[in-house]
Amino acid sequence: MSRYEPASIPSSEITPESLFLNRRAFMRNSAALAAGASLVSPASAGLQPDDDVTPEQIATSYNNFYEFGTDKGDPARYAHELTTEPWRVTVSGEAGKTGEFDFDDIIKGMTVEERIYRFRCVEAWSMVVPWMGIPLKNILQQFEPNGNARFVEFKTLLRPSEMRGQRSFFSGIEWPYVEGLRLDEAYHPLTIMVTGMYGKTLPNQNGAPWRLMVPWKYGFKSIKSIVSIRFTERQPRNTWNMLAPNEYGFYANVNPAVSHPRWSQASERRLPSTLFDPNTRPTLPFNGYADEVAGLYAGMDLAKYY
Ligand SMILES: Nc1nc2c(c(=O)[nH]1)N[C@H]1C(S)=C(S)[C@@H](COP(=O)(O)O)O[C@H]1N2
Ligand SMILES: [Mo]
Repeated sequence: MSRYEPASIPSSEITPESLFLNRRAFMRNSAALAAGASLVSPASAGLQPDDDVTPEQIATSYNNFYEFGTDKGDPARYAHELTTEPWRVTVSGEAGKTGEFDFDDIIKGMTVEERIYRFRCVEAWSMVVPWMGIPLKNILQQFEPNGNARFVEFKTLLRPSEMRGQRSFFSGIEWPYVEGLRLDEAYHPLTIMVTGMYGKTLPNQNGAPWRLMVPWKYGFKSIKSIVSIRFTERQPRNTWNMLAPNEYGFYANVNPAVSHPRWSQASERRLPSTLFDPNTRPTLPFNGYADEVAGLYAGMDLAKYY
């Protein structure tokens, strides 16, 4: 078996590590550990022969999470200042079951799956990460969205006392960070809510206790540390579009043909990438998931909807 195949991270390697998590994380990750049973089918669809899994050390220390600072090392340095328990989530808008819920109650009993996805930032770096998560559709449907719900909006926690980036004006971001998806994008089987990575509980710097993952979109769509889910009739706003409307759209589907004003999107540096070995490769339309998702955008001028 080639080391490139997803089975190169077999459940047998992932599960034992999970089993030694402390009791608290164990309770929180009960779903993930039931995953000892349910981590049966690492979904690897769309992986390319040279999609080596990125070392965990890199994926957990080279981050964008402006709530903790704008330097790539800031989230790993400061995200431990965030308390993620208890974690309350507000559900509102066009749905039958709205209100405030405990995160653990929302995911209780749900099956966590391992998904190895390419992950591509607008800044033109990319990684391959073994995420652990729950299909977003399964999470959203328990709130019984009604016929008016066409989009879903997510918000990150606003807690300047524990998120030092929110105490600084440097980023120019209007907190809290917000993102959104069309409901059919949210229901797509590739779209997951991530609760872990590399077989462990999700580290704070990667968006604990849960963050979105939409593998065919640029990284900024994958909003971290979510505390609000709102079903809407109209397209929600999203942070990067508000900050620089000419640079970031709502859809943000990975598109090598449309360049960002500062970064060509034609190629990407696969981490680890160095000056001497940039490890560059062409970027694929929809980040390589075109076969799976192109149907979502039939009839849309994709360049326009960047
Ligand atoms: N709340 C919040 N979510 C966020 C961001 C952020 O600054 N704040 N950055 C986004 C960007 S630009 C990227 S590339 C990814 C990075 O995810 P990673 O650090 O797990 O690789 O998180 C996204 N989610
Ligand atoms: Mo990004």
